[in-house]
Amino acid sequence: SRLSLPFSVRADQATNPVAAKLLKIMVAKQSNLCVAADVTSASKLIALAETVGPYVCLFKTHIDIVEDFSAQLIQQLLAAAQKHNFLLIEDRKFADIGHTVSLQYSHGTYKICSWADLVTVHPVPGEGVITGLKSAVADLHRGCFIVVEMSSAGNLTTPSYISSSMEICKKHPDFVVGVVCQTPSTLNNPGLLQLTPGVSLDCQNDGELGQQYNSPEDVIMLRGADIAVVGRGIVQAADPVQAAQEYRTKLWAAYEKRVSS
Ligand code: 6AU
Repeated sequence: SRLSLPFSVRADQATNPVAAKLLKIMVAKQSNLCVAADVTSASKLIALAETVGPYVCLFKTHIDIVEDFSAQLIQQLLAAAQKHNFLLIEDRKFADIGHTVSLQYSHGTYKICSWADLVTVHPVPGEGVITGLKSAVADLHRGCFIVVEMSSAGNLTTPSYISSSMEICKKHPDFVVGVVCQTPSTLNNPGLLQLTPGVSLDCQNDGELGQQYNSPEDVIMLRGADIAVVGRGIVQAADPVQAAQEYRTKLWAAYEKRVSS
């Protein structure tokens, strides 16, 4: 299965150019860390991209929480992504009919498909959400992660929802790069990736807000993550660069242990 295969081998089995690019970045930077850059100002977002950029394969945004969004911010993010060799993922969690998501993806303030290599998608509408997004990208190299299971307490992503969602994933290998989930997913192609949030070295949860955390080692070794998403563990650390280095080292060591066992 994918779990025992090195990322270098899996890169050759990618079913779309974005997945191949991501896997190659992971190998080149020895990083399976995605930072969740959940900050509300443009200056903080750029500062994070420039400082933790060298240690991540993916830089995840919630662009709609930035108070002073501008087209210049996007240019700066793209420049940082190029300089430090990471991909941008906008965690938009599209969840509407195909026609609506195609507009949300390409129009409005953020014009997400013009800059984000990847986006996240809830499969709850059915596969039209994927065909809708695909219809907006033209010849751009773009892809998505499908959120099949959530990290939060009391989530509604039941085992049957997860398995139906996996079917949608398998039907669109040209656009889907993988799944977001908490338990080892049975991806039919080793070129697909599992992205897992809810990762912290220090916390078990965030109180009544519902987030639930696991350790870097556990998400890679037990929960099947290829890439781990770390937000507050890095962003709110006293020294975010040092924290990013520590998460990167621990996550990569866990991956190396997994492929060698
Ligand atoms: O490390 P945290 O808790 O500060 O941040 C976790 C990040 C947030 C969430 O929007 C996101 O991961 N997330 C997702 C994603 C990536 O789609 C799914 C999920 O089930 N749980 C979750 O926390 O930016």
